[in-house]
Amino acid sequence: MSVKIIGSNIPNLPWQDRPASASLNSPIWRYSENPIIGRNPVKDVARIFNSAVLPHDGKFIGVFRGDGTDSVQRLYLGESIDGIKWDFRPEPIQFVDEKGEPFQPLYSYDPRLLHIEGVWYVMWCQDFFGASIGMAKTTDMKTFTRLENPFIPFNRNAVLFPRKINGAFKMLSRPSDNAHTPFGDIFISESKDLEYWGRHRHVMSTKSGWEALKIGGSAPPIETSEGWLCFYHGVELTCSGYVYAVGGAILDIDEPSKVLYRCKNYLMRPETPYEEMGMVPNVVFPVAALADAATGRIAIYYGAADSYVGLAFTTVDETVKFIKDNSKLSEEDAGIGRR
Ligand code: BMA
Repeated sequence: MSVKIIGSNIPNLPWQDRPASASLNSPIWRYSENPIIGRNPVKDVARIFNSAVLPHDGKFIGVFRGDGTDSVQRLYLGESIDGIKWDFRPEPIQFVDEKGEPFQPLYSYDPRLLHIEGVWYVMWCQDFFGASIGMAKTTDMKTFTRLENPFIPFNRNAVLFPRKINGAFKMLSRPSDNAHTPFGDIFISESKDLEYWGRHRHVMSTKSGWEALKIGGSAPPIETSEGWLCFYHGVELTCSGYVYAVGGAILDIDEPSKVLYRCKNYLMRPETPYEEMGMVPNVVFPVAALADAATGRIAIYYGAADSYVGLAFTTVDETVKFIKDNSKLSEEDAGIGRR
């Protein structure tokens, strides 16, 4: 089997070969030097986690969630030569509105970062009289202009697709509540101009076990010859609280509301001390998956225990095979009866 990644080459993608000790139950393995970002990485920032990165000019850039020592969540820019050691700007990103006036969100968390047709887009969770989706664009990584609110509250986990599909931007999102949402399915919406969103469709609902409570989009989908490869997160409620795992699905290239394969097993779940212990124990929360078209290698950046950033690896062949071999679609996944 040889699945093709349809995208750019990233010759300096962070990488380690799969070690002999890697789990038999997963196509993903962790970087041996995890976590790559530890506590107190910036003055007044206690923890950086759930953060988004992209290759840029032979190096890497990222938008990082930094939870301050005042407990406010803000977004910080970071740069890296190797995608592993990061230098952060000391001040949070300063957003402006479309007139260029300062327009700072009250709080910001869980950013995603995309580069589409020469423009970077950041989307994150912010306050709009309740948790909702924030969006901004930049062409120079200096001026970040906020866009209209795509949705009314409550909504989280917005993930744009990395290119327009049939002439329209597509975005996954997860309608929510204003707290630690004990429910949630993934939906998709489209827009021609990033201002007016519509044609909302259901993508996936919760299932049982590790994804029984809620699911949400995580890393931006990767275009492959088999469809859009999606790493999403699934949550189970246990006696000691929520447990966040990584799931995998493949969506139709032209109609991504259609689920082609969905893995019944999780791809990754908290197993290491830095994932099981921290501010919020038992969380792995991916927000970026960089894919090298030349080699099929994928590097996943994930938040660990709401305290650290971890790095994990897989190949497109291994993950697509694992998802297909373990796929179990319900009638709802297949879009029967409801759109
Ligand atoms: C979710 C989000 C994530 C966080 C997770 C676990 O609701 O807020 O930022 O990692 O909870 O606390």
